[in-house]
Amino acid sequence: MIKENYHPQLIETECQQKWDNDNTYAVREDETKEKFYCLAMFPYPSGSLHVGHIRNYTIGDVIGRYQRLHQKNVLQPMGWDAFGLPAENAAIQHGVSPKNWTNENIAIMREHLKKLGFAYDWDREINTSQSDYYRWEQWLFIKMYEMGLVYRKNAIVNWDPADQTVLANEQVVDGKGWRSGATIEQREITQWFIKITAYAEELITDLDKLDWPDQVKIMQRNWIGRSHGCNVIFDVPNENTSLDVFTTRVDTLLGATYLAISPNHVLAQQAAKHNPDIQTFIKACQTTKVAEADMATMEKKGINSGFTAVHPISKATVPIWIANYVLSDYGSGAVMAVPGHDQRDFDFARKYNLPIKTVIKDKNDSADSQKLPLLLDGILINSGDFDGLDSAEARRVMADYLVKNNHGSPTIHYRLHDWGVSRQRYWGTPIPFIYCQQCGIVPVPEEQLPVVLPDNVNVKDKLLPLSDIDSFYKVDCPRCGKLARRETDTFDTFIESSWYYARFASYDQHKKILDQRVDYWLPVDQYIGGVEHAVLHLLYARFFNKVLRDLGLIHTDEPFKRLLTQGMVLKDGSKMSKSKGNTVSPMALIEEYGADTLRFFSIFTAPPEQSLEWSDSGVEGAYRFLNRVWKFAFDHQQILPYDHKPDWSKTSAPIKKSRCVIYSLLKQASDDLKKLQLNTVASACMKLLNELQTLANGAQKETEQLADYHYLISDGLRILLIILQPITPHISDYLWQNIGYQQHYGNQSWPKIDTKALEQDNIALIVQVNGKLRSKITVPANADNAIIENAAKADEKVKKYLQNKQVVKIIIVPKRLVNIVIRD
Ligand code: ANZ
Ligand code: ZN
Repeated sequence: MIKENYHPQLIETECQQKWDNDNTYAVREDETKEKFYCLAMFPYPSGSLHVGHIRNYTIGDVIGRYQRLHQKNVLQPMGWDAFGLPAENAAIQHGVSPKNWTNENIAIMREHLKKLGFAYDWDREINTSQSDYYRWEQWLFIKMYEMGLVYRKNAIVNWDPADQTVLANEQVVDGKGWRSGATIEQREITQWFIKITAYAEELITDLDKLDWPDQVKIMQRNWIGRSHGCNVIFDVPNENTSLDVFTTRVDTLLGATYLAISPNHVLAQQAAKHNPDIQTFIKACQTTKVAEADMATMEKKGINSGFTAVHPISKATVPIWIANYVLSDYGSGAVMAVPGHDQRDFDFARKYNLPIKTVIKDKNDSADSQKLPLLLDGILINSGDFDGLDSAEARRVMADYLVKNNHGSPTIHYRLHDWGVSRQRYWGTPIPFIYCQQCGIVPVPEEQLPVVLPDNVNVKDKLLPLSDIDSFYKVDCPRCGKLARRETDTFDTFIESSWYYARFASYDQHKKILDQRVDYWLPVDQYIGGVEHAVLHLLYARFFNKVLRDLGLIHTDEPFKRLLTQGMVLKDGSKMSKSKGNTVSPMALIEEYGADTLRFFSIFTAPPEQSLEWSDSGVEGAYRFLNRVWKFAFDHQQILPYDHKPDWSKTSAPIKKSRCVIYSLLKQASDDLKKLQLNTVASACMKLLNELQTLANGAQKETEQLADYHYLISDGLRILLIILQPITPHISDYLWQNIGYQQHYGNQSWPKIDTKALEQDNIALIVQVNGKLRSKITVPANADNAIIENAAKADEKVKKYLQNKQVVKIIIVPKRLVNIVIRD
């Protein structure tokens, strides 16, 4: 028996306690059951859940619970991406240790998540800042070192002056730090790199295997940036050397009138030695970090290096310029400049009065009328023996020619760079290496792992890189035993999130990083997260998955089979943020309305991929709806569940119609769930309740078929509670149990669609005459075309239009319309 009033706080606490006590959502591998691994991107423990989290995790929970209703063995784990700068900054501000700060936040957020009733297997909770997690990351990094995938390099890096650390290219957005927003400077620092470029090709081709939003795949493809082209070698005889350039347009080779090298190129450095003007120029270039996108439009600047090269085909002498528009870290940091056919080279040649030579002719234009530069493919001119070839063919022929003459070869270049992972910060995973004067770079032996991050730090007034803690960095060399120095940089925190999805399957394995359970659970069947991770996290995780596979630890090529990128939560049209002061407190809303209301609101209000506009009235609407569900169950609990099964062939038309509506809504919700159109599942629930109300009203008026009414009310409410269950599990489970449908929580099945119920006796068809709507007719659902045609022609309104006219043909669109085509 249930009470008259809906008290979400009471029933939600009761449900959650029961789930906790019964460990309802803990799962084990079960070969007899089909698995479903549903994962929403784990949060950074900032201290409070915001509505974006709630939306993200509710979407995940709906999908997971829906699969559970289909008897899948569903894994939904949760954990904490616990390393990172905010902990350190907060620690500096509030004088607490980053560890305590983080762990306190985790405790709060765990409680919050529990209040939302997500079906997580809490046994598997991961905290990435604990050594039982990051020790395996250190282990894996050493394995990658042994595989040749890890190296140290002196490199010009992105330096974030605000956060006092190096950032990866992916973490620089429009020349600014992705977190701090500070303008990024360039610095030369020795740091650790992971060779993600070794997997560039596979990272591109395997995108085809993924059921991901196209937009995300395109972003990854562009980021990896595969270019098919040719390496061309220009001899530099006076310096007794040669210069490699990468070009995608070797067909324009005879139009190369100068070469351009980046200010960081070795030849540029060499030229600078005896030339102060060049030194000044190079310095000026190095202080301004230019985003690649701005390269095309920025002002081109350069200086003649004084060196010259020999053209590999014409043997002409071409000058070598140092230019600010040549990237040091793409291709070979040098280009053959073809001002006639490249915009950047054209602008540059104009500015410095360098020759412009046309070597490609537009197929349709004559060469002298064409506008310069001509960027498109065409027919070769002014190119000696190659004249007359079209561009595509010329690229093949000329590449062959260069190969034969040892002056080049076809190559593929990727825009993707190796991933710099050293961070000069405290709150991260220590990089497990030791520097010994005698032995060089020595990996920490496996039995000495983990390298534990020291706790006893004082963060009151300054950032605390580990290089200040001598008890940490002074160690004995594992090889020779002499005093050596431990690496004091920590990992980029994106490493922790690159493999956590796999660890969830082996969460309690303390002897290995992963065990055979990953073969049961991986890959993740459904991953849910923000589109802001399209290149960063999602690329890194795909890469790690491939490395783990090549180590024989997992046997899938990709980590995340299907991806849903949920939209943002907006308020008054703009993103919710503390700085704008337009945030809402989810916990206060739960206090007031309960978690189910919040869950229903965040599913109902917008399709998952689209942005959701926050509205207080929307929240209230969700609350009212759940109250109505409760009230309906309360009003009818005497008749629930109702077991007498009607003879549907004898029941009345209104009951039949209601039954059809109920099962149509069930079908719609089932189809929509498969497509992850969750908002329309929620609206189907609202329509279903309305139909139940209609039935209840009918039952009050008609007493004759009361048993049929009661049966259908009972059946419809059963269906409603199950469809609602993934969205609002508390009210659904509570009512389900307390009005006696079934004893246990959580073992319902998704309702079967009774196809008989969908068959209507009669259906309505629109009748058109020459495409214009003229009438509506009702025919038996199983009527054949002849019956439909006759009924349409016999309709009184239609008859008028057919008088004295010849019917040319009749078109029937099943279940929708009849169009009678007449000749006047
Ligand atoms: C000659 C040429 C002629 C080029 C022409 C283009 C058009 P994508 O497609 O993005 O890979 N390039 C090569 N290395 C560069 C560097 N380090 N910095 C700036 N630009 C560089 O671009 C390849 C093209 O970008 C190459 O082909 C080269 O210019 C330029 F009508 O070579 B091209
Ligand atoms: Zn040593």
